[in-house]
Amino acid sequence: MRRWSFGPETLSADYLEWHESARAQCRREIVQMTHLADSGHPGGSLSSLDVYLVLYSHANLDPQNPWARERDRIVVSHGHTSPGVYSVLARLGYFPPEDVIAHFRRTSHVFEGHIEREAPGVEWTTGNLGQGLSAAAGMALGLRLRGIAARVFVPMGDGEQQKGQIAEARRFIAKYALHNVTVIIDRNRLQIGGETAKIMPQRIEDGWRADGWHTVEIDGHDPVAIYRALRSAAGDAAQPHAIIANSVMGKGVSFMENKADFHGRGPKPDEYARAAKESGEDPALWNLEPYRARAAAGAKRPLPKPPNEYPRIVPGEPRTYAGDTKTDNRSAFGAALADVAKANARGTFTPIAVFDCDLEGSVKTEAFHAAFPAHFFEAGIQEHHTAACAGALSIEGIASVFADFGVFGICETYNQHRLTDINHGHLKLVCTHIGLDVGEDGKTHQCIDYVGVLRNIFGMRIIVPADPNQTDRALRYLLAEPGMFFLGMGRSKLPVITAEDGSPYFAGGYRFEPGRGDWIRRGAQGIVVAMGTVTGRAFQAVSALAKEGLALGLAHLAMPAEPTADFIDEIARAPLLVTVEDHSVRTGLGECLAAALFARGHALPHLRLGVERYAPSGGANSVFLSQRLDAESIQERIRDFACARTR
Ligand SMILES: Cc1ncc(C[n+]2csc(CCOP(=O)(O)OP(=O)(O)O)c2C)c(N)n1
Repeated sequence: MRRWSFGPETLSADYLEWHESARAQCRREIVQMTHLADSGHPGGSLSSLDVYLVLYSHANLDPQNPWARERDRIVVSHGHTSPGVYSVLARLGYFPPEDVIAHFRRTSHVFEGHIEREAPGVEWTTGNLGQGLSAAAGMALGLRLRGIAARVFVPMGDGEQQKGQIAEARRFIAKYALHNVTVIIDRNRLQIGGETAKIMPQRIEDGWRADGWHTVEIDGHDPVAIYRALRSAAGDAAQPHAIIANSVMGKGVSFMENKADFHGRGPKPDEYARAAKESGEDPALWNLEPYRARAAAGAKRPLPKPPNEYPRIVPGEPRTYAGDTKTDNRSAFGAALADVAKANARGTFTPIAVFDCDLEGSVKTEAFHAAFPAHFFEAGIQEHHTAACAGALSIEGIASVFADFGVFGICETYNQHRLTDINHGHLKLVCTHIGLDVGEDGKTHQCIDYVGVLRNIFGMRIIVPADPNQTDRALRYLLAEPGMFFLGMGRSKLPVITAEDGSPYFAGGYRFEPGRGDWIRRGAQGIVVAMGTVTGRAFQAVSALAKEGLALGLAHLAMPAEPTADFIDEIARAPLLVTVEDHSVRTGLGECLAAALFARGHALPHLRLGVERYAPSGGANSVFLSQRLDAESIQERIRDFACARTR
């Protein structure tokens, strides 16, 4: 195993000797793995190879301890160059090269088509281009908050530069003076469809400079030039550096050089034979039989798993909002957030960070900001970057909260959250202005699909509290728990939900328990289940129907996607079910409960009340009325449904 550092002024002779031989081996392995897989990306792997060799061998990394706290982080943003990354990591001793070659792009091992965090040495799973720099920014914030002096390097593609999120990330990095971040762009001038200049003309260097970065252009195949540029970036505390490394796609394999065709395909058998021949190496080195046999036998060396770090957070003492209080859930969230941050603080440090996209006053994160200014990040109207950055910070031992409006923090950024989940992140996504309850902003701002969208993310746990008391307790719960969580709230002031005796329902002995249905009222003639903002209106409807002689139970389900089996079985014993939500009726609470009932073998008449079309602008009450989700309409619709069933 060989390791060097950025200490000396230039590369040592012994390194240069190693580089030459490692380059030949890695090149061979890139060709071998993409040939055996009959797919993959040899072109960019070969153009990036010299950068990968210099970078991985000189950064502060230890293959024996791949997740050491003080290590430098390398986030390869053009994750399709996985053959290049894996071959270099294998050369440095992270895993056996024969395992990569045999199992590349097969379900039998972690060496996926795009670099995968399960492979030691890979910091962040990438492949959705344009997200790596944001992830690096999140890691750099984690290093800063935890007082770790390490660097973050981000190799990227040149076609990838077309992605707007990169500009968001570089402005953020410049604003927060994350000068330990260094970018290296593989300037091979080709992408899938041909020349980058034709596909989308772009002045790459100017863009970085305009956003406050130092840029330098080098020969991306000269190890000394690569080393010097990286070393100079590492020594500059005043500016982040973007190194533009001019390179040749397919470098070192004659028929692949400067061919966009080899961006994304492996060599065919005749091409493989040609590459072997022109390498001038011992033909035995190019014999693939041992790798085929290894793959067929499923033979592989076990690998350590990446850590799954999450800070220990105590929830603190919940606040209680009395029955006559009128406040909004978002204010309760903001107050609880500041409380928990203070309860876990040591001096100016708290294990929580908050991200904002120019909506601080609306999403109520001001109290946290005032108490912990160094833990609050104002990212501007740059939601894609913010989602990815906050996601990556969440694996650095900090509870990372991204607070935004629903349409921007969820609908706009779905893919970023999905990638955080793939990376086993612990993001806490908090959105206000969900459902119809967005004030007068109208349909562009009504996030009526948050359950439907977020349910697709396997690790995401969705919480939609009923009132300020439940919001307070839910927030404390999700901050103390590892994993991905969503907390969703509307904008309006809401009535505090009370028990029969008039006391606040979600206070006193109440504890937030995932998936539990909370029985606000009992009744034998049917069950109404509500979610979030609309619960107060459902409560009024159920109370009015009780006076008419129709005794319905009312439950609130804060976690629509994971109701407990007990709750589902209890619903099934009722003669009828009504679900009420200010969410698209197609994919929200009603849909979740129908699926859960069916899965447990139950069937009962079910009326789904929810949003059936884009709603107009207006005050909350008139918008709910327009969708027939005001208390009176709910009452009427339930009465009609129940009468039709009992006639
Ligand atoms: C967001 C996103 N859009 C599209 C793709 C599909 N894609 C994969 S690689 C690629 C071209 C990348 O070009 P470049 O960064 O120059 O890499 P190189 O061709 O040099 O390997 C595209 C469009 C993707 N992976 N991510």
